[in-house]
Amino acid sequence: MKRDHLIEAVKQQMPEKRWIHTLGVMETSVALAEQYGADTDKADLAALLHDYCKYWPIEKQKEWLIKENLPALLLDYDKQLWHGPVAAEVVQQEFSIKDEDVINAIRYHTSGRTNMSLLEKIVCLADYIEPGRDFPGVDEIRELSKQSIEKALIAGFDSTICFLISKGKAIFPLTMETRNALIFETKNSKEE
Ligand code: DGI
Ligand code: FE
Ligand code: FE
Repeated sequence: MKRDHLIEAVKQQMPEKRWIHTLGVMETSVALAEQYGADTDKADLAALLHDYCKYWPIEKQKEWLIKENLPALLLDYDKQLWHGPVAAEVVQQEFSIKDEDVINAIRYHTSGRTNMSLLEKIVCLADYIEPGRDFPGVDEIRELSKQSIEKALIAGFDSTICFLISKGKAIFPLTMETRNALIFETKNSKEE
């Protein structure tokens, strides 16, 4: 499907403010891809589709989680964690998107995972720092993104985890594993 058609399809799934966020994630993902040497077309595509299912009724998201045998653990945690894994399945079926890296960047954009690809890191970070984002510490993360994508992502996950703790919410284990993995990654590269 052509990019213009995809754009129309995405716009129809969400309110104006989420579309503006999506445009911001696209712009930031492409800039990060240029900066860190990733494929800019894949960054643009993954960012365009990353929140495709964010505004789907929660029962519809749950049906897809079950139908596609997505990790049952997701059902125990915040519903906010569902839209990425669901979108990863939906865009394969609806738009015949086959690129594994693009699919995984969509799938893991909220929690991250261990051993993230550069593209996965880019979309996850762009989601934190796109121009429309405004939360305490976002400018520090933007600054860090100029020197290290991993350090910027760690700061992003730190802010999410602190926020969740302040609200008394459970933290999805993969979110913690991702943060640990990124810390080990930055330590290893320092020792080399
Ligand atoms: O979809 P966006 O708003 O652009 O951003 P996102 O996909 O990163 O989703 C952010 C939401 O997900 C926010 O409400 C916090 C929630 N979240 C992220 N990680 C975790 C989480 N919720 C829980 N319970 N546990 C997590 O590890
Ligand atoms: Fe999201
Ligand atoms: Fe997003």
